[in-house]
Order: sequence, then C-alpha cells, then structure tokens
Amino acid sequence: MTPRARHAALRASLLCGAVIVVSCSDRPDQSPVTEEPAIDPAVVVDTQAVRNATYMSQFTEIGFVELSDGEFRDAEQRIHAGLDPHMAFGDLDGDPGVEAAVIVGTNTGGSGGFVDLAIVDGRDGDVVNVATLFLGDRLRIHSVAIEEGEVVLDATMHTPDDPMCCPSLRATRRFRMEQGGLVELGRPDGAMDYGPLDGDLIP
Ligand SMILES: [Ca+2]
Repeated sequence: MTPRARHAALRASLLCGAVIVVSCSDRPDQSPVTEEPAIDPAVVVDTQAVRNATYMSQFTEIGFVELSDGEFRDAEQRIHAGLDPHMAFGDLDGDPGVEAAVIVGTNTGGSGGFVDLAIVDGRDGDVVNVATLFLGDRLRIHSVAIEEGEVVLDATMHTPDDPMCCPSLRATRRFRMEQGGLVELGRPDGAMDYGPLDGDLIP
C-alpha cells in the first residue's frame, strides 16, 4: 500500500470507525467506504517496523503521525510524538501473525505528556496501527507485555489527589482487543479516570 493510500485508509477508519460505519456507508452521496484491509500474517511486525509506522493521533489536524525512526516532529504545530522504548510483541487477536503493543507519547508544546497505547498489525502487505486508546497525561510506563491475549502494563498513574507532575499510584493495567478496538479490563483501585481528551488540544 502506498503512503497516500495508507493515509486514506487510516483517515477512513478514523472518520468511519466501527461505531458509525453504517451511517458512513449509507450516505447515498458518498462513495462506499473501502472494505477493511485483510489481516496479513506475512507482514513482519518488529521493532524496526513499529518505529517507522503511521499512528492515529488526536493531536494533529490530519489525525495521524508518521513516525520516522520512532519520532515525529512538526515545529509549526508544536507537535512532538515519539515511541516509548517499552513495547511487546505477541498475539492479541487469535489470528495468525504477531501484533505489537506500543506506547506513543505526544507533547503539544505545553507541559502535558499524552500517552496512547497503540496496537500494530499486518494488513494487506503493510504495517498498520489498527487500534489506539488514550491512557492519560504524564503517567509513567515501566513495562509492556502481551500475556494470554492481553496487553499488560506496569504503570504509575495519578490518584485524584496527585498533582499532574507527579503520579504516585503504581499498578497493573490490562487491555484486550474487542471488535477491533482496545478495552481496559477494569481500573486499578484509587486511579484517576483520565477520561477522553476533548478537541481543544488540536491546534
Ligand atoms: Ca495475531
């Protein structure tokens, strides 16, 4: 898949995610949404691949960042995104082929350090970020593992009483792929609910 086609497919998936795919495809004045790319177990999903993949991003106007050697910088938009060294490879969907669970951190010019959990898999000959979940602001990730089909994070996150600089609650967080998205399996006791970000962060 060419970079342009990959961007188009990624944008389509962002605009017409699983929840609203019916309304997107039903619009008579629009072309049908391209079918979801097929799982491709022949694609090598390794460290090199994930450090040079394109990731969904709620922090850029175009909705994604294209990492080069693990980084993305846009001085005009004051966006700096980067891949955390902690990552894991394994099976999350029960299909042939290895998935990667990686951490994408984004700074938008302020003090925030926004952390996404992203899943990368092989699709139609390419490495594709198939799911992303916002984890929080300035939480710290100590390890990432894939165990029995779940992503397991060792993280230090905030309690409701912590200042944003200084999370204090270290706990394990678990996530599973469901219907093409990521869901968290419970929340550690006492952890702050970071909630979804609003759109104000997009320049
Ligand atoms: Ca798999």
